[in-house]
Amino acid sequence: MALEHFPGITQLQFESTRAASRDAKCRPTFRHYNPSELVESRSMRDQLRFAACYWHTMRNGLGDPFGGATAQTPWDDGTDSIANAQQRADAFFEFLTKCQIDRWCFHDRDLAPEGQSIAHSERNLDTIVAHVEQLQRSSGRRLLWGTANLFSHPRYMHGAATSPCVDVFLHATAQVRKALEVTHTLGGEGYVFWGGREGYDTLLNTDLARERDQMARFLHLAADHAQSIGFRGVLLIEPKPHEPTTHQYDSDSEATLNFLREFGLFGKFKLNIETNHATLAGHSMEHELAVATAAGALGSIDANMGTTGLGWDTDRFPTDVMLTTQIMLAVLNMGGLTQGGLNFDAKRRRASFEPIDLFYSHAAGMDAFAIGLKAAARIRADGRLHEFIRERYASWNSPMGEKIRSGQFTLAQCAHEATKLSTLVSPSGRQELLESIVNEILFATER
Ligand code: XLS
Ligand code: NI
Ligand code: NI
Repeated sequence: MALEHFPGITQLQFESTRAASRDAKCRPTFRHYNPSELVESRSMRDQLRFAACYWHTMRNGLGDPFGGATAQTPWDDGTDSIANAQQRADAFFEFLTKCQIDRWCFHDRDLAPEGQSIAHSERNLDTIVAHVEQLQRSSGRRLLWGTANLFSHPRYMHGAATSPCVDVFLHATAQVRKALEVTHTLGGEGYVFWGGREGYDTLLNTDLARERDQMARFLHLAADHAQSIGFRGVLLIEPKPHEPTTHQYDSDSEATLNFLREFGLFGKFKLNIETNHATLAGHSMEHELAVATAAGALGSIDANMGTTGLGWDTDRFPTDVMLTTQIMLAVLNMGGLTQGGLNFDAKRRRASFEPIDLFYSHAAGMDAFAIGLKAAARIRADGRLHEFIRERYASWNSPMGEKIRSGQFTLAQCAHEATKLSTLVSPSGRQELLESIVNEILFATER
């Protein structure tokens, strides 16, 4: 029997609150997430496709700009040795299994230490990937997506693909080539590009047009390579407006879709939308999801949330049930997640430093999404919101509306039609009614 890294914690199960004893109420368990329960004819497990991320779960000591690490990690000796990296992976897969999380995500440098040369780094990664392949097999866990860390090493201080130094661009291609290949080896369902430093700190030293061209070239090269190695997973771009940059080129869904279209990349990439990035951009998550789904480009979700009033990517666990309801409504309305998933790109607060807090925090997020999924399904079954939107645009289905939509009228013809109108019908938007319907459904007392 392999060493247990989370002794005393047994696999989390769904237990309803009513049945639970007082003791059981303090154990990490699921109160709402019931993996096998069907919602809209699919199990919650299939609808939610949860993933945990390696970086926050295993590599984040919970330090902040004002103080160091607090997280207790008894499985980690703090060294950059291969043996330590393997043991960390063991602990992670034990965590995934005990927390009933089926999928995971990683950056190349989370898994294995950077070496003295590209070849050395690649050897390190290969060693850990071979180990992780076995862990995946024995635990039945799957890789949601992989990525390359192109932002931590000092060489990337000016960006990676958008660096003013061509050598840095080359280095980044080597890292992405390898990260794509190991993602493929591990059966990854996707591969993410988050351009951490692909933006500028100041325009005083920046040729913005050139940098955007470089980024597009880089993405074309990566997409071509993915295809050449037979990688069938989805390629994803994760928008974020800033932090660490002053401005990041793929700042939000609209900007990213525009970028993809401008450079002939649309259709090759989808979007990985993160809540805290949406709010940093001054949008709601709902907005970002609506924009992505309208373009048929929602690929996956980084599930977290920010802290109201704090202008950082605080990556809190998503426990706000109104947020999870809005997310799941967007997801169900687009036909559900078939690829992609809900990746907890989230970290515990610095004071939640015990290993058991990893379970409490993920379970809190999973339960919030279970509540959101069920509420979204009720909103859809209720039908009032859907019906209201349908009605609101009904005039466009009239013969006149059809003619305009299909381009049969010129502007002058439209203007002429306007002169014939006697009354103009424009009904109320009823926003407050609709908001109260959502509350009514969300917080309905049990019937
Ligand atoms: C950082 C990003 C990052 C990506 C993966 O803000 O969210 O964690 O998800 O590189
Ligand atoms: Ni993210
Ligand atoms: Ni983020």
